[in-house]
Amino acid sequence: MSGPVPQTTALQDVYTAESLGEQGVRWNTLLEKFQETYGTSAEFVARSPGRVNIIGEHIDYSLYPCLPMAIYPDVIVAVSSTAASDEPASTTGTYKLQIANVASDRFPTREFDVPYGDVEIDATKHEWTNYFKAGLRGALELLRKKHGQDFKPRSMKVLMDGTVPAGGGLSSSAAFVSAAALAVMFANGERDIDKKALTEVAIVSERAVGVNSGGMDQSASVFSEMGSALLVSFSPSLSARPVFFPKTNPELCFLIAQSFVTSNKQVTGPIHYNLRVVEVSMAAAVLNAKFCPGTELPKDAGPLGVSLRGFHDNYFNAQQKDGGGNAKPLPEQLAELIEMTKSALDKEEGYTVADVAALTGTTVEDVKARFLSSFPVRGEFFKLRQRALHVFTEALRTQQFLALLEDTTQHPPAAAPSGGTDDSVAYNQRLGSLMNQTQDSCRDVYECSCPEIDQICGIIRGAGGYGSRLTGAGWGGCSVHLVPADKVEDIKKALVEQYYSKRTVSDKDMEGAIVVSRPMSGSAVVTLD
Ligand code: NG1
Ligand code: MG
Repeated sequence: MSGPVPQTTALQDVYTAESLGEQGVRWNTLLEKFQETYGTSAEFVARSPGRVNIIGEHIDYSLYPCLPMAIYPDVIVAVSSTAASDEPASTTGTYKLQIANVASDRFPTREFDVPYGDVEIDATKHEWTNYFKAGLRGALELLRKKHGQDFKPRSMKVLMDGTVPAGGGLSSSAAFVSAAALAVMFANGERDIDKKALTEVAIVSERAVGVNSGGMDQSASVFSEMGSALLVSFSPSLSARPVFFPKTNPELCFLIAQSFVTSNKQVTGPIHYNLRVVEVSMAAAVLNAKFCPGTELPKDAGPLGVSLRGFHDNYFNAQQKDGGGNAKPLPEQLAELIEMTKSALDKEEGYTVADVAALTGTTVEDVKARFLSSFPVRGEFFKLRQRALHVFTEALRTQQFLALLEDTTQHPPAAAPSGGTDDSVAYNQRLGSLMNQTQDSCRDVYECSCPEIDQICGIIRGAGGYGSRLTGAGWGGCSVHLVPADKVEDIKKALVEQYYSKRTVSDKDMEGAIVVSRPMSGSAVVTLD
């Protein structure tokens, strides 16, 4: 489903009919504020949505497919641009970036004179405009590849409005970086902006802000299409395709609930997210040394240059060459890897750097250089067994979930026009049960949940939900729930009574606490005239 990012003049191409009224007001405010702030009108708006991950958690950076969907909250960026050569600043070898946010109380207005060379980003500072600069830097790399190294970007006036809560697990960062990169490309005259190229730029750009991330969020933000979830695959290269939910009775919907426990990767990355990336990469190296002796773990698109998927393919390709015949189906391969991991990585308490060096036949210095030098990480014991087991079981659950959605022999009776049938409920429960298993694995094996999320999952299951789990990186943030549409109101009530009313949550925050979203469309440029 690659191809160019859609370009339109009509908001109805971007939002569902029932949200058009509300969005129209929001977009008008953005454009009026733009005029007020800069004394000129905006030329276009670039938009990228947040996402929720339905299943396949913490496996994107191990290069296994995951199943997110774009949601209703998004980032919109209004832009006008001028050729820097029309400005006095052009003599100084810089162009201007003026950037403001509708929420200027929290995100102060900034102005930068950016040198024509590289865009400087201080990732040690928690500064909101870094995300725009990350998108700018990525987009410029693409523009330079196309137009040559002395390409001179245009000066930009930018006003942004975001409705994806920051640090809330719905990927505000990827929405912002993708919208920024898209805005820069469009402002500089690009029209057929390839979705895959934009996604790849957004992935690499976000790493410039200091996070070792996978590529799920940016893919979901850019590629999604209204009405379908998105299967994102990373191996052998990035690709995405729509996945549809069959009609069930009761009808299914997704409820997203904020925990209001903020987990900021810039702050906790070294002991949470980045550490997990290190652990799964080390696990790949150790498993490869054990099961594919004498072979190198192949270099791939994993954040540290290797991945569990790399080991996986290395192992099964060798088996096939040795007369193993046709490739086994992916679920069978994963089941085998789970057993291999259980027997080979038996240290529950974790592995030290010295253990990893011994097991991979190298030195402590080498292990440090390979795994611990590119991003800040803190840890002494690396839980390779647990992390690899989560990844392989989660990759398997994702395949099972996909099979339930796409294998029509597993579908509930299509003709169940009214009244829930047992079959439909049982089907919905099977989907939900896989999500519940994911939550158990995230809590106990990958250790990326938190008590508040566990509590929310319990409340929603008790109020009639089918499946509940954290979504995104975890350690706080958001949770996603597969629920019958006719129970949404009861579930909301239970959440308010048993969770939100027991915490101090501002009225403003409460507005975004619970989102019921259908799968929404991905990035787009809306031109104005
Ligand atoms: P969040 O923290 O929700 O944006 C992160 C990663 C994803 C993926 C999930 C876990 C970034 C930008 N995103 O999501 O790539 O690894 O955690 O599945 O780091
Ligand atoms: Mg993020």
